[in-house]
Amino acid sequence: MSRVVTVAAAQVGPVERDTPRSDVVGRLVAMLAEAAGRGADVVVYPELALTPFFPRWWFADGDPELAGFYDDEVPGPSTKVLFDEARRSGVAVCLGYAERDGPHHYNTSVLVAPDGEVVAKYRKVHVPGHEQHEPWRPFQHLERRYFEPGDGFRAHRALGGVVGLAICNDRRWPETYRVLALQGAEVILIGYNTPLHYPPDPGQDRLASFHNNLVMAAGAYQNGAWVVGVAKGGLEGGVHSLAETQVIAPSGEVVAKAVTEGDEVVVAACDLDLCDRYRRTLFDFDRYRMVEHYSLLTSQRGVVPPEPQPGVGPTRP
Ligand code: ING
Repeated sequence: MSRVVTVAAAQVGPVERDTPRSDVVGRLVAMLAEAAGRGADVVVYPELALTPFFPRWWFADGDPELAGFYDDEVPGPSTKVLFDEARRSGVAVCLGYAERDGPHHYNTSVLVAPDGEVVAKYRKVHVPGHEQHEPWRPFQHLERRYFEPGDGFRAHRALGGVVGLAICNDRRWPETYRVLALQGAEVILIGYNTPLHYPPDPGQDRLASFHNNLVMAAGAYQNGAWVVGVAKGGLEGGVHSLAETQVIAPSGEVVAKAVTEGDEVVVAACDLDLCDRYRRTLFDFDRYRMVEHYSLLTSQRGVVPPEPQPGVGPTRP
């Protein structure tokens, strides 16, 4: 019997600084209702889905507006309407939000079962950007000021298979997919906020769409897993962010993709048994992954060959 999970990738359009949280949740509920109507087992929302991508702005420590972006618990008071609808519809929810845990702050994603049980909670490991205000930038990327990194990637039994969570910049690092796949993850759910302009190297701007698909398709194919990338897209807070929400099969093929930059539900039937077509052949880790023959420990940089000494010819291999 095939294990098909119907996934709804719920792309969210711009959330402005003055958008009431209740309005945002209302939009998420509407997308959940649409997804349920289209047979979804799970609805996946983007990174920081409840708020604008506030790391684009500088806030002084203790600024009440900054504090207001964080939630102490999800499911919780500000998301009750959403999880009530999820319970009514019998749909699981994957939601990205800014988490406050006492004195700590994380960029977090949770997977919540229809009955409201938190099945998985993940705190973003690869926290990009910078820690101090950098006025040269047209907009900030202060995630490293506003969030601490999480403590790793874990796969969870859920949705009739094995599920992994990751967030935005994590998708650019091959380790993300491999660490989850080594734990058996068959579907990896990733929300993102990706500005189309990258101030440290504007030459990359023209490749934003290409790089977005490249990293997720490679991660899917090289690890025999489904990858679901869900955007907060469009012109938000004056910054144009990539949309292009997409569902990618273990083959690396895009099976469903958003065609707008706004709120849009993209649905795909993900047959988890397709993972074995790759995990039991090309990417049979136990048989073909030659860890004992890799000269470097996976967690360390390699020893860079010494600079050639002047006057000393290249050593013959
Ligand atoms: N955003 C971006 C991402 O990794 C970024 C950071 C932007 C990287 C543009 C490269 C280019 O998609 C988050 N939130 O990680």
